[in-house]
Amino acid sequence: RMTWKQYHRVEDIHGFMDYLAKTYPKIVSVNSIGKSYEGRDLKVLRISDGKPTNKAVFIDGGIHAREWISPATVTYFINQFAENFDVETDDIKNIDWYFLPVVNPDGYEHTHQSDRLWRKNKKPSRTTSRTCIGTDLNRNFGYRWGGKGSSGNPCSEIYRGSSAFSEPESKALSDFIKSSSANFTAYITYHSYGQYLLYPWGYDNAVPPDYKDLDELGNRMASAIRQTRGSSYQVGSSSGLLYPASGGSDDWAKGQGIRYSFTIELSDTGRYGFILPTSFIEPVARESLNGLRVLAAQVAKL
Ligand code: 0X9
Ligand code: ZN
Repeated sequence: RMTWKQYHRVEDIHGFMDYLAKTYPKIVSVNSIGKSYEGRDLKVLRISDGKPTNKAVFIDGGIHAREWISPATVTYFINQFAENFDVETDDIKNIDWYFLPVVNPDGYEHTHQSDRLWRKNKKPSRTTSRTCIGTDLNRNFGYRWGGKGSSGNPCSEIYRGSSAFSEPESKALSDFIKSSSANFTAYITYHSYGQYLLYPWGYDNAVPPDYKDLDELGNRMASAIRQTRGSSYQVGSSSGLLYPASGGSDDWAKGQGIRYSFTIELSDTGRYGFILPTSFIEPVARESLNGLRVLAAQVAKL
């Protein structure tokens, strides 16, 4: 059974997604968009009433293995929309929602089984000298791949991989978005921690031509989050507010023409960091949902 009082294993999360598809077949469907290096499914759950005029929003979590609050938050959204679809707002119903809660299932399982602070995926990279494990999937996307804030050293925590989309997980995600007939208007990727709402670019200190729209929407989302229970999120460009880091999924999505692309760094601001106690799951997910509702209203009115 799924709860938001614990962090769950990949098998449980996938079982929960399949259960929703079975229980609500008119609005929920689940598809595997590919497999991870170790052979786990990359499962996307779609929630839609099938109206042809709907916009589409893609949401993912768990790109980084140790950021457990991210898959927990994304599954909370899934649960809310699927279980209460008939009483949801028109904004929510006028969007085709796509959720990939665990982009990096191998790394996520590894953090449960042996190394709680693992970040990368689990594909070994063989070089002449030695073998190190894992690529930072958020340095492996093909927009300005290989630039600042990424490393060519396979042993680095920010190893970019041997080429753009060298990893099965980032490749599957990008192939799915590219080949989908859905009209993606927003891409949101949930990470932790720090409480930031970040928009492109991440690769360097530059902003897209429409950054004012992103900044304005980001600030409205941050207000909705703050109004829930007082949590403060800072809003700005990834490179400006955090640091330059190229090969991120947010930059790639923006480069594909997806208008609203955000990386959201969930709680906390550093007291517990990645090891966020389970008592935070519900409050963090609930305030994040209020932020997401603001984005939904914006997307739905376009
Ligand atoms: O460094 C990252 O990949 C993200 N921070 S985290 O602590 N979750 O690792 C921030 C990514 C921001 N986006 C880009 N730099 N493109
Ligand atoms: Zn992250």
